[in-house]
Order: sequence, then structure tokens, then C-alpha cells
Amino acid sequence: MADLLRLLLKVAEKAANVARVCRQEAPLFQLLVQEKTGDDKNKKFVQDFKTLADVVIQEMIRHDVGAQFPDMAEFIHGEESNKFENGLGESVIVTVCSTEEETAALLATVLDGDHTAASLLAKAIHQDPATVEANTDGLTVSLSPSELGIWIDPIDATSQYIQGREKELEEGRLSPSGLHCALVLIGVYLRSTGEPIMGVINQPFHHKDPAGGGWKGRHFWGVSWDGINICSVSQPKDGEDRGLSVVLSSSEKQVVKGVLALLCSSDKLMYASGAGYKILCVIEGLADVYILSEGSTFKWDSCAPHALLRALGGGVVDLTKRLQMTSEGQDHTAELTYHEPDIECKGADRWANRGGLVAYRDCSKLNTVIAALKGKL
Ligand code: 2IP
Ligand code: CA
Ligand code: CA
Repeated sequence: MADLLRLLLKVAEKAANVARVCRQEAPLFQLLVQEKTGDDKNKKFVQDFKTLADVVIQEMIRHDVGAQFPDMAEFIHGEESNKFENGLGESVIVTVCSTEEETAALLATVLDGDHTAASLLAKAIHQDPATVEANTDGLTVSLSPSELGIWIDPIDATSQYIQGREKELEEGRLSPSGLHCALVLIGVYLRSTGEPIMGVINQPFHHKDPAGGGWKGRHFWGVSWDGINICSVSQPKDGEDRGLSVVLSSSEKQVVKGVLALLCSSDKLMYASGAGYKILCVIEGLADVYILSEGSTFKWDSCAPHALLRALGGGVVDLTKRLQMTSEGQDHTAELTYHEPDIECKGADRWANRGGLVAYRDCSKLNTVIAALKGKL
């Protein structure tokens, strides 16, 4: 397990490098932010490039993890499909090839023959990142790769990534939007039960290097299985209870906003972009709970941060299921699982967290919001 964790930290850092390169290298950046003007072909091409950054990152992670853990290869899922239609209507399967040159040639076919952009992207994909430090002492989990599956969101909060607003972050405060909301999420679950057991979160754009070296990121990880609970984020110290704090999507239903406005003081009812970023805010203690009443997140959004919350003694529950339950306390039956599709749905919706969710660190905070929302939705 320590091997798998180290590999996931490394591929997440590589993914973060690709995300940064797409914004830092002019030929790629041009493609990313190009105005949506011109003919339909041009519009489609720009749209394609945005998806391509996601697809390339996901395939790179799938390639690297599959190479080291072949037993997992069939169980590495992600948000994106690697089948890609380029601006000319041709279907291209995006994969990571064995050499940088081959990958560049393949990417050029997706990028309408733009060899400069294709080479830059291929270089980032094939470059080994600096080793990512992680103290994995005590991580002796006896699970074999053939028991595990993976969910990847190559870039969560894509809209923030594309808009690229740069924010100075204030230590200990949630910042609602900007590049820092974009995250690479890699979650590991148990195939038999669907429990999330390991998660890696990489935040590629955390701060600007004061020496002018561009963006620097941060990473977080956690493991929770069979009595072992280790997280790179430390448990918050027991301090005075300063009242409930909640983070929501700005598109949350009015009724939910209304109920919470009665529970929290106005500065403790916060809004932020990115499903992953909102759960990270709960992990870091910047908010007590993240509530989402709609089925607008997917398994790849929640799997990684869910594992970290479990390692901290919290979790992520299905809101609809939890509202229907009568008992309070830490009952795991409403926790989200990651192994079974919803067969009533089609396409990506089969993997939606359809009942909405609540992410929490402290069960008593979960109970408070559930009690307040009962009968209101
Ligand atoms: C999105 C992204 C959005 C979020 C949505 C996710 O993922 O995290 O920001 O909406 O739920 O599915 P909101 O910001 O309103 O919470 P992606 O960017 O990967 O499509
Ligand atoms: Ca997402
Ligand atoms: Ca995404």
C-alpha cells in the first residue's frame, strides 16, 4: 500500500505539472484561453483542447498506475473517455505511448497538426516529477492491488482552471473562486464493498514562487482501512466551538440556503467553486460541512477527498439516504460507496452521487445539519 501511495503522489504531481504547463507555455495557453469566436470548426477545436488537457492527464495516470500495478489496470476509471473526436471529425484514441516522440505524434493528430503544442504536452507527460515526500511509516495495510479500484478526476473545477483568476490565499481562510480551486483527485476504493480507502489530492496552483519560478502546488493524502487511519492533514485541536460553518455551491437550492442561514452566522455560511475544493475545505477545517442537495457530483469528485475525511474520523454521506434514516450517530450505511453504478441511469449519470451529499469531519456537525434539513427537501 505504501508503494501505491507513493506512486499516486508521484502521478498526481506529474498531472499537476501538465496542468501548469498548459497555462505556462504560450502555445498551449493560447489554445486554452482562445476566445470562442470564428467558425464552428474553430469553436469545436477550442472546446476539444480544454477536454484534451483533462483526457491526457487521466490517460497518463492510467498508464503509469497500470504499468506498475497490472492487476489494477481494468479498474482505473475516470471522468473522461479517451476516445476523442478532433476538429476534422476523426476519431482518435488518446493514449500515452512508450516514447515522448510517439506521444507527440499522436497528440498532433488531435491538435490539428499543431506540433509545437503537441511536443510541449508530450514532454510534460513523459517527464518524471521531483520525488514527492510522504512519511508512510506505519502504513502496513495487507490489501492486494487486485482488490482495489481507482477513480480519477484529472482536473476538478475546470471552469476555474480555464478562467485562471489568480488569488493571494490567506492562511486559514476559504477563498471562493480562482485557480486554487482546481485540483487533481485520485481515490482508491475496495472493489468488494466500495469503501474509499486511500486518497491523493494535488492542488497545482497554491502560490506563486516568490523567486519568479511560476506556480507551486501542495498535496494531501490519507489512508483509512482496518483500524489504520493516517492523514497528511493533522486533526484540528479541540478548541472552543465557534459555531457551525458551512460551505455550499453558489447554485445550491434556495431552501437549503435559507435553512442554513438560520443555523450559521452570516460569515460562517460560505460559497466556493469546485466539489473537490469544497471537500478539501472540510478536510482542512475551513468549514465544518459541505452540503449539496443535487446529484451534480460524481464518484471521481468525491472518492479521493472522502478517503481523507475517513482517515480524520469523518466521512461523506448520501444526503437523501441520511435524511431518511431515523438513528443518529456514526452509522456507515449512508456513506457513499464507489463500486456500483446506478443501473437506472445512463452514461456518466450511472456514477453520479445522485442523492446529494454531506461531507463532514465531526459527526455531531453532520447530525445538526441533518436535523435542520429534515422535512425541508
Ligand atoms: C465539477 C466542478 C464544479 C462543481 C461540480 C463538479 O467538476 O467541481 O465546480 O460544481 O459539481 O462536477 P460547483 O462548483 O457548483 O460545486 P468538473 O470541473 O470536473 O466538471
Ligand atoms: Ca469534477
Ligand atoms: Ca474534471
